[in-house]
Amino acid sequence: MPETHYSFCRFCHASCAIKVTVEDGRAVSVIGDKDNPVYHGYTCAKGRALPEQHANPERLMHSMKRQSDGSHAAIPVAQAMDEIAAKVQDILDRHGPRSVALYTGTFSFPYPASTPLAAAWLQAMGSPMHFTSATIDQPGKMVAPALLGRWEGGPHPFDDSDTWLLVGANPTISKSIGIPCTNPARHLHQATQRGMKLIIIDPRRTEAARAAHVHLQPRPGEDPTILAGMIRVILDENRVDQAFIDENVQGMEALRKAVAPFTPEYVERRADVPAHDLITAARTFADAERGCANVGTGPNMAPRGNLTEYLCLVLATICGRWLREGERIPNPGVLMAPAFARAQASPPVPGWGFGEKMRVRGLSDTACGLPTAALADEILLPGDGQVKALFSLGGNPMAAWPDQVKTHAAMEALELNVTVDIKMSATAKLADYVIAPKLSLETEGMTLPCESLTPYVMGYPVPYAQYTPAIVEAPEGSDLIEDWEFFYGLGQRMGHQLRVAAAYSWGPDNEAPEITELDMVQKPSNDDLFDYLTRGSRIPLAEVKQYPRGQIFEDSDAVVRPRDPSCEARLDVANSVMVDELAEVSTEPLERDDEYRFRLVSRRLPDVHNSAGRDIPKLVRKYPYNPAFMHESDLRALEVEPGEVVAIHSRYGSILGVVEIENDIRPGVISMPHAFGDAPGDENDARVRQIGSNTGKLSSVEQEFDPYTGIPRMSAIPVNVERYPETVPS
Ligand SMILES: Nc1nc2c(c(=O)[nH]1)N[C@H]1C(S)=C(S)[C@@H](COP(=O)(O)OP(=O)(O)OC[C@H]3O[C@@H](n4cnc5c(=O)[nH]c(N)nc54)[C@H](O)[C@@H]3O)O[C@H]1N2
Ligand SMILES: Nc1nc2c(c(=O)[nH]1)N[C@H]1C(S)=C(S)[C@@H](COP(=O)(O)OP(=O)(O)OC[C@H]3O[C@@H](n4cnc5c(=O)[nH]c(N)nc54)[C@H](O)[C@@H]3O)O[C@H]1N2
Ligand code: SF4
Ligand SMILES: [Mo]
Repeated sequence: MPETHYSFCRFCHASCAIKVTVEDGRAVSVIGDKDNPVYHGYTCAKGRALPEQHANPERLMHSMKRQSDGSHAAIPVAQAMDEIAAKVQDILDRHGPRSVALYTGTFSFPYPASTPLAAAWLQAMGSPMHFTSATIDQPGKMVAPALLGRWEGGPHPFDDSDTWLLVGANPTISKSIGIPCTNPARHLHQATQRGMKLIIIDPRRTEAARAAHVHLQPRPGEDPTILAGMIRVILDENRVDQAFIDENVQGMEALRKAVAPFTPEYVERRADVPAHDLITAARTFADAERGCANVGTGPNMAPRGNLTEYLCLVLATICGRWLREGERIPNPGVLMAPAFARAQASPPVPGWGFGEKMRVRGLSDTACGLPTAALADEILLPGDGQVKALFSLGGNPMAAWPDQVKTHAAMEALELNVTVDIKMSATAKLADYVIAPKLSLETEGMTLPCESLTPYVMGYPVPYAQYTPAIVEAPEGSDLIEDWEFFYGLGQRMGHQLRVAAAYSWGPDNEAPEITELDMVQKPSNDDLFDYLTRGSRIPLAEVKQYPRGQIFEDSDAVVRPRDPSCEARLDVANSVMVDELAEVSTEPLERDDEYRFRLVSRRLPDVHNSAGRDIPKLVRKYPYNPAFMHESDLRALEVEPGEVVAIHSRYGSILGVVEIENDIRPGVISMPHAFGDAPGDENDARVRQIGSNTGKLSSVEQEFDPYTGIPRMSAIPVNVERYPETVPS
């Protein structure tokens, strides 16, 4: 008899509530839970493919060990842990704690205990080397608020705003950035119905741009220019919130000077957007009552991502787009500690330059964590502190890190390369050990990770939470563990005491999170760990568990509290480093198009999640590869037809791409998804129609990188394109 279970999807960060039909212990179908109060039944193709993902013949059912001939063979996971623990101990003894590094990627996120336990293990060994995908994603998102200072009351929410600015983000597809993740298309539709004026800055007419009041479709990489131009218009025309500025802001005069060169005419010449559209965008944003500005991955990966993020915060600040005393806090936290927001600024703090120093390019720890773009060099560069062992958790360096050729060399140079992955990813194929984990429906889950994104307008717009028990058992005959159990197992074998901290909240008044010492003899359960992680939460986890289909836990008292009379902090709209960068922008020569005629920009495909999902036939029926989407006028000029192969050359590398017409893209721009292809080499190039190619090869971590976070130019990359003369097998 089929049974129905309620759960939530963990294929992406959005955590949609689902209804799973289980037959003979296997998930056979997944649909959205129509009665859910925030998702209203929404799912995407990936969520509906969870049964296929769980039963995928490509899925690892056993951990794997690399053999001397480079092939992999199954190994019992307990034995793998014994061997790995001994090898790590040996590396530690010879090279010290800094030689062991951890990289946590996309799929460490949906499993609440994964990163805390992996980080606890690293910490117990005394290694500071924890890297995450955040510094090759949107590092400016954490760096910019450090430089500006945080408004403790939080930003205006999307759902009652009358304008919204999205800069290089496409939330209707990505379910991320700028619009709440609970079916962003629905939030957008409702907003435009009630008259929201949406402003989009994107070289592609995105799905979101179709609903826009103004769409600026610029030359990629010119966002600082455009935003400085908008700020100049708003200041010149005195459309600012002067009362807010007088009380809470510093640096106005320096800001005025810094944006002075960015006249609408200069912006038009440089970014190639009509001056009158720029002015309309500025006036639309400033004249609205409520609304915010958000930046996505595109501009964060283009040059000066910190500056773009910073200028968006400046725009919101001079227009006073922050919640004030007495206003309702849309999400005061559920599984996190309650947010005691006040109507005041927290002072700026350093964005970089503290903590562990990298041995290359003068990089250090940042507000966004250690710079992942430095990790390949940390592995390759001999000397004291060289990284000898890398543990990747739910990440895929070979697919996702910039500078793929260097990444490949680093993977091969490691003494010990371990990855926790559900499949033989491009990284797993080079790893010494691949630990095979349980998949989402086989484990308990809670929406704490999604909730933690709330301050970035990516999480929940209301105090919502869901807990799910495991819905199915791991497949019969498999030898799978949870990601966290692997790190716990290593800790046990190496004699370490692991500790986890409760999830914190954003309120400045909150006490330090409670630390729990784990029982290192009697292994805790997922539920134990979830309890430790939610200590101090506004709603006890036990109460959330009583609503297996998810619940909104309103708090009518959650309003922004008055400013503390002793508070003197102000938001700084003229951080000196940002002002200097802006001066550089205004004086540098315009990038010319004669050597590299095209700009390659990043984008996402709806049916795959970075490099995940590409092994599920149902999800790659349309595109098993990553097409190079271009405007048809460009195809005509290059004399190539859709479906033909082109060679794409940047200053640092070359890839092949299968072209596809998309007239929503600005001519002169190639829009191409990342994390496709496999290791560099002719054999994999010849499979471009089967596996696509890796745009990471077009970036160099040593050139054109952000001097603080190390992220190199991964979007708006100058490239040349030519028809590929050789035949590529279909
Ligand atoms: N050129 C270019 N590079 C980029 C980007 C870009 O736009 N352009 N985007 C960047 C961004 S935003 C990010 S976040 C990074 C992503 O960087 P990564 O996180 O390193 O890369 P992913 O491809 O997301 O890797 C996810 C891995 O997790 C595995 N996996 C899937 N499900 C599970 C699971 O349930 N458990 C475990 N343990 N593993 C699982 C997948 O098989 C895959 O190998 O890439 C960045 N790189
Ligand atoms: N379906 C699906 N969903 C995903 C993912 C996925 O792979 N597939 N990945 C997840 C991850 S890891 C992340 S971080 C989020 C990212 O979420 P988003 O940032 O919303 O991701 P994209 O859809 O790539 O949107 C980036 C936009 O930036 C534009 N762009 C590129 N370069 C520039 C530039 O220089 N200036 C401007 N103004 N725009 C530019 C692109 O045209 C594109 O529309 O999505 C997440 N969600
Ligand atoms: S949007 Fe994300 S969470 Fe929702 S069904 Fe799709 S993959 Fe799952
Ligand atoms: Mo990301």
